[in-house]
Amino acid sequence: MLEPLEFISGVIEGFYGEPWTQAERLKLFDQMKVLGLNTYFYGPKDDLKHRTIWRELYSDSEIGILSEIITACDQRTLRFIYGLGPGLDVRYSDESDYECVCRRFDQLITLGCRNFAILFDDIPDRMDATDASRFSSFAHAQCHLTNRLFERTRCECPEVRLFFCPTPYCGRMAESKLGGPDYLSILGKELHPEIEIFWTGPEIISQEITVESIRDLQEQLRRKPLLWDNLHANDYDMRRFFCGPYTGRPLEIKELVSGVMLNPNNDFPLNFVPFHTMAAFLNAVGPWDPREGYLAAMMEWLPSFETVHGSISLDELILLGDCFYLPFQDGPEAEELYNNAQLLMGPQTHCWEKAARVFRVRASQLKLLCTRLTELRDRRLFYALSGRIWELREELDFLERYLAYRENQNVPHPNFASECHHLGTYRGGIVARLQRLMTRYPDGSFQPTEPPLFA
Ligand code: GDL
Repeated sequence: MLEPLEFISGVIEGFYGEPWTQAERLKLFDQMKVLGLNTYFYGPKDDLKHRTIWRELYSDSEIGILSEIITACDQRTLRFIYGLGPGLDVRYSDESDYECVCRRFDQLITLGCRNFAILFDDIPDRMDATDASRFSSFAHAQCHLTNRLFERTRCECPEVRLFFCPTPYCGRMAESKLGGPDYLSILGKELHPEIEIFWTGPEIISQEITVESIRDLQEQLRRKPLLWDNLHANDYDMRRFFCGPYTGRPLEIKELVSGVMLNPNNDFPLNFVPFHTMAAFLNAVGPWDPREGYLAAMMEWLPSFETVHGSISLDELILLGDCFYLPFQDGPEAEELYNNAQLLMGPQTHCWEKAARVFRVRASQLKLLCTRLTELRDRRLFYALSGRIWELREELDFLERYLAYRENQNVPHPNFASECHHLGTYRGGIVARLQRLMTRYPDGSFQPTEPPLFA
């Protein structure tokens, strides 16, 4: 039995979409060192050999890339975890599939890798007929394969650590019995006690994670879970990114988990605040104020916003960040902008006029900022922002035109057309058309959109 692990803190490259570049990874490792984070987990979902063709061995050039990552982590004394996701089509009782996983692990062991993760997230929760006749449940099948792998790898290399991502990896999935009844408690009993188990909270993207929920889970798993936090992941809604603070997790949670790892925005340059605030949360001993953490991180991020005509200001950066804050929450300045814009949809009362004035000032500030950002010297940062700020500027421009129209037409719901926002080029395409079929209501429910609906 190895010594218990130190508290794990770090970053998971575990999103869907284009993996990070090697240069971005090296930058990440340097940032992690400065922030006191200790672990990097390699598991990009769309690296073909991570999931889709997991049976194939790495080519020499792929080995070269992985070896570079491992060396870079070693040089900075960062823990490197290599993740493999065979769950899409693995046959749990099949000897040749087991050998394939072993061969892949062996390739990595040769490179110096000592930490492995086996991932069973986002897979069909069914076994084929042979597996179903051999194992009494899905959880038993996964435990069998993983324990066997663990024992074998430990024999080869006694310092190896193994991490495991369950099929139900959040509260909602466990409640709906994804993976079968008692999946988590079977895991707790059957999975070797030294194997770490990932968990994302009550949801895939968890707004809050409570101490009680983790206590319950700990009992079932018979160990502390390891938090795989998707709070800042944006692979599921790429029109957005999240640069708000790490929040919604009480400080006490740190006592109840074996570590916290963030699976963040796909766009590497946009993760500055997520990394900084998570690290600040992990280092905090006294009270933790996420907004303060955010403002402090913004101040540190500001030097990256040098443009060809000087730097943008901290206030401007905060305004921008508030527009791309968190999945469940816009920042206070964006919220204020929205509230004023919403008032503009109503009748022209005294409040309307005030909202119009405030909105106009904020919108023109923000539009100007979006224009200035096109001149950022850090082009990677600009490219990461550009689609999002283009869209923001477009919507602000549209609302400004509507506002001007309303000021000239004192009717609550005028028939407005914008000469710059045409059918086809503005909010067009099949995705937008499909979206318009259903209207979302404030309670979260959907209803078919009232006709007339333009096609
Ligand atoms: C998931 C995936 C993750 C993805 C995230 C956000 C886990 C364990 N798996 O379900 O790869 O990036 O959602 O979309 O979180």
